Amino acid sequence: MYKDKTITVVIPCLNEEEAIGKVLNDVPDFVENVIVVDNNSTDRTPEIAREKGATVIQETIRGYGRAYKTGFSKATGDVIVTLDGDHSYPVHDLKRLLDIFFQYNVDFLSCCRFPVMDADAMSFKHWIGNQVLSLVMSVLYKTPIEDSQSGMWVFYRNILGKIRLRSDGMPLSEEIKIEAIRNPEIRFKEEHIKYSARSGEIKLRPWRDGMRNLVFLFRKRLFP
Ligand SMILES: Nc1nc2c(ncn2[C@@H]2O[C@H](COP(=O)(O)OP(=O)(O)O)[C@@H](O)[C@H]2O)c(=O)[nH]1
Ligand SMILES: [Mg+2]
Repeated sequence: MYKDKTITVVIPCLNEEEAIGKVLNDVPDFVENVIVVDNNSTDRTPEIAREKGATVIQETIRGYGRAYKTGFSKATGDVIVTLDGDHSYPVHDLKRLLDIFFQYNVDFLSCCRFPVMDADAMSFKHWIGNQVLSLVMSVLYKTPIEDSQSGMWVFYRNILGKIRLRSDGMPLSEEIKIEAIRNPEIRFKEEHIKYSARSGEIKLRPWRDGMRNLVFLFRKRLFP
């Protein structure tokens, strides 16, 4: 419980045995429950997550977006916090982020990874891809957004009843922000965080996922 609100952390994980333990160690004590959504990892991700006290859900259909939608359906907290299982997002900084979330009285806080302080956290190629996607999203949806691809969000669970999430894949990270930005009932804000180098192997395939995310932005704009 934090400021009278219960908090659920949801983490999609695919073969993150190197990092998931570190992530779960950093989750502050005021968080009620942590849901790890696994997609049949072939390593020890689910065992480690369980040992560290997380609730592990097995989703049989692959995909980042699908994992999140399943995790959200099991979340019970007033506030949901998301992040990767690769120890790149600062879950230890959650108290500050929640303070900003409550202070600004927003419904959706998206954590912006830019400017990237740690030179190892993001390759130049990834940086360019992120900048292009954020610029395209800003223009298409007429709202300045610095980090359209960030995977760390803080939001009231009740907004899930006001938005529609269709993507089962990586585009979910931009889709949830678009849905929040476009909904007049949802107050949206971005806040800077410190992003770090991930542990373990990256699951994102830069060219394929970058192109898919770009096409998704246009498709959702044309056929909302
Ligand atoms: N359950 C599940 N998790 C996934 C899948 N693909 C990626 N993830 C997780 O989603 C998070 C983001 O993936 P990551 O490789 O870090 O991509 P990036 O942060 O966008 O570079 C990580 O915690 C991954 O383990 C998937 O198909 N299923
Ligand atoms: Mg990551």
